[in-house]
Amino acid sequence: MTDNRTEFDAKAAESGAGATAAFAAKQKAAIDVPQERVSAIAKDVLTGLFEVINKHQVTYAEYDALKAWLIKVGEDGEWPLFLDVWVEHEVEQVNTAHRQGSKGTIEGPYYVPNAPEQGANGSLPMRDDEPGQKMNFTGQVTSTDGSALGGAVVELWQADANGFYSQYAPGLPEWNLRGTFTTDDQGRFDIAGLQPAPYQIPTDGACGQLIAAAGWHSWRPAHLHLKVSAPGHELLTAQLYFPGDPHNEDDIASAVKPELMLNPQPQPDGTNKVEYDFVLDPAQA
Ligand code: MBD
Ligand code: FE
Repeated sequence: MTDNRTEFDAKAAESGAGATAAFAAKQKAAIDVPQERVSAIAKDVLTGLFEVINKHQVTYAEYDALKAWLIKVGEDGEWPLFLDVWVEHEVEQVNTAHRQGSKGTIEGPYYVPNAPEQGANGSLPMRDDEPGQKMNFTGQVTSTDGSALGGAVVELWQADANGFYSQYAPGLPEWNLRGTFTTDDQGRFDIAGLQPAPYQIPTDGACGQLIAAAGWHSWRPAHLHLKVSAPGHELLTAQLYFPGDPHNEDDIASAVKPELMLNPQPQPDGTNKVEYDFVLDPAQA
């Protein structure tokens, strides 16, 4: 079958199905949570729900609307999107509170491992006519003791100017705007990339239905996604943002932190330059 569709033909249920399949593949090995912990957490989740039902005197019609919506979340494959937009930020906070090094934030639903390696001074894979502002991104990866981490791996992924992630919308090259960079012996990297645009989560699926029904908005500020890793150190999952973005203050995914701001400097050649250093925590014993 030939597929002449473009990214503008993207459907929430198609990107949802892709994100669900990618998560299922990653999660193949069952995780064994101790019975007492399953019981304690499940009981507290239900107790929280009962409080909400009582507080708001939830009707049967509302209960049935919820039931229909939850079924649709599954049908649209939007559990990864729903959980990462509205829940992951709290899990991220709990699990990184001990860190001394760089702040991180949520991963979101569209990471793909093993993007093509570009070296320490490389280009983010993109189309010849990729729309958007060219941006050079340099920085250094160190450990919390200040030592440079040569051979650290910086994985970068982002949506294109139209708000689509490769592998989750039709018509895009497989690794478009996804790259892996490995730092030089000073821990440095220098990436010829692209400045991202504000991003709207898919609106034509179950998550969009919730947003419309509640009168919320569906925007995230422009962001780069990153994973930074080095042997003997904790994996840093982060996003970087841009000052002045209208959605820095009301990100639908609650994932903006003041420590994660870039500061683009226009260059004579028309590119913008940004610098950002990453400090990794040594792995806990
Ligand atoms: C995204 O691009 C994203 O970064 C998050 C957190 C949720 C949905 C889409
Ligand atoms: Fe994103």
